[in-house]
Amino acid sequence: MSSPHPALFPDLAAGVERPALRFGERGLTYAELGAAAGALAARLCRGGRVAVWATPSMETAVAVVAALLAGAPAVPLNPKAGGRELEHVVQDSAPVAVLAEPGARLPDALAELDRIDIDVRTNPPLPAPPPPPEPDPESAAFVVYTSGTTGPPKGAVLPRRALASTLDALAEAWQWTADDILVHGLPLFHVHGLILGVLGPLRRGGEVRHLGRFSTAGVTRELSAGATMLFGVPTMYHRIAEALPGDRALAKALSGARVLVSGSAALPVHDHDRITAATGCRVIERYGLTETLINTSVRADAEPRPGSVGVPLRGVELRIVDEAGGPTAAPDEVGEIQVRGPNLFTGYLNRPEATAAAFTADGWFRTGDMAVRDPDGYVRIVGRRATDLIKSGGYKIGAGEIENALLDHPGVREAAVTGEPDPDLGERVVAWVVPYDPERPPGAAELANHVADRLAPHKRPRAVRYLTELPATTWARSSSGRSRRAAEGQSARTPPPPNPLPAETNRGAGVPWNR
Ligand code: MCA
Ligand code: AMP
Repeated sequence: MSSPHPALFPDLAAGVERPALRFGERGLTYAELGAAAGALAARLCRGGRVAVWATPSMETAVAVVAALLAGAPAVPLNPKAGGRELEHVVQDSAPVAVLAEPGARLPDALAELDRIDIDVRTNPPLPAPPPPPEPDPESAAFVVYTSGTTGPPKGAVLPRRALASTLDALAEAWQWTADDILVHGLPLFHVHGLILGVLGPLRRGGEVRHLGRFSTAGVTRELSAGATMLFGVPTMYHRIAEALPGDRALAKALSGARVLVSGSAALPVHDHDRITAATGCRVIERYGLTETLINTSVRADAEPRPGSVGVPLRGVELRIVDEAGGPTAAPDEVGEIQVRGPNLFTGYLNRPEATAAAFTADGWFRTGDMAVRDPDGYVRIVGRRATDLIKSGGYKIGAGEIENALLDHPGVREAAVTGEPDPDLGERVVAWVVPYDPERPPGAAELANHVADRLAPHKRPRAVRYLTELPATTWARSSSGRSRRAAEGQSARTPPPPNPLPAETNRGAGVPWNR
């Protein structure tokens, strides 16, 4: 059927016989992907949201492409998410079904949903049904849940045109073509790994090889076997920088790459420098948010600029404003980044007030990121306005969410959560806890598991510090009588003044800590 809108994935529509996806031993060409995703798309309804059990697998990539073909907005679910978080996402997004790998055990929170197994068989090949007409570019492609300063995560509704514009602008900035082979080991339930890391190569007609799980050995293997690009969060590049002195194969593999890209958090200049010294290659940083996709990048053909996230991408308007909302006067004056452009989301699902608050009256999105601009226009991020947000391993985590989960523990009288610098994760989650019984406080491992089971493992506290009370100057009591963060805008990085009981980190408390 002909469509008035251009295809999001032209090579898929054309049934091209080139490699598209590789997960370990399993690979699909564009023709095979078109057939598998097309067959699944035929079972989905345009406009009806579908949850995707987003394991780092071929099935997830096929399910997402199927949902996009069908025009069914996809809601990627973190397969490690805990019960409370999944219940919230399912209740809020009300999907008509969940798409999952055959045999995957789904948690109780998804029990009420219709389940559709994702069939990626290529032998015998699935018949390729005619593709449905391309959906309207303004229609929703995804609802991606992202943590905020308060309350549970909000669903950012991402339209198809935002995907197309961000991926095309990145292609222009990085000279990204169908000849590129991207390797990464990012999770597939966030913008970085899924939209940039899977849909990016598919839009170009190139290939993505997913590692299943990040490792320097996997990076070495794939870059030595023809991959040209690497995407990662700073924690991954930090681990690469740490490994390089003793790993000549890794250094050789990286030195052959065309583009190394870091994003989702700031990559320390020290790690930039170590990687460049060992490989001769520089890492390019780009800057984005779930709500805006990607706003700026250092271009692949520009001079290296460690510590900068580069210049606005094509089509993106960016300004830096002072407290009063006016433009900052001097180039080195710190202000908030605000952006406008076709890359932006359309709003938070079911949250009109939050959506309205996120934009200025004239349509600029308030990123909450504080930055300065070099005289030649390069942007340097120097911090965040809402310091109740923690970035750990590239994951955004709201301190309030964790405090609420901790307060559910019977042994916790009061709780506050902060982010502390961490050489590997960028920031680590630290819980400050006033136990009901100071003689027998709940252990750090118990509290970490308590949070991991309800929310997600990456939100668990990495250290627990015990106090006899939360300092009144920094923390306040909520109406429930248990402690809550006093007000937004307080520094989550400023630990409460000391009045501590003995501290316990989860490094020594039996919680897995693999570094
Ligand atoms: C440990 N584990 C636990 C517990 N403790 N599981 C349950 N309960 C516990 N108490 C498990 C973990 O689940 C994990 O399991 C293993 O122990 C190690 O966990 P961890 O130390 O947390 O981390 P890691 O596996 O070493 O991960 C580091 C990482 C990861 C690979 C860098 O943080 C990561 O993938 N980050 C990417 C985040 C990202 O994509 N952000 C993009 C959003 P197992 O071994 O089974 O896994 S930002 C975005 O999209 C915007 C637009 C942007 O700009 O990009
Ligand atoms: P998320 O909502 O998980 O997409 O996280 C978005 C946030 O990640 C932004 O608001 C920034 O604070 C941060 N971020 C993303 N990329 C970078 C980068 N290259 N440098 C510094 N911070 C970044």
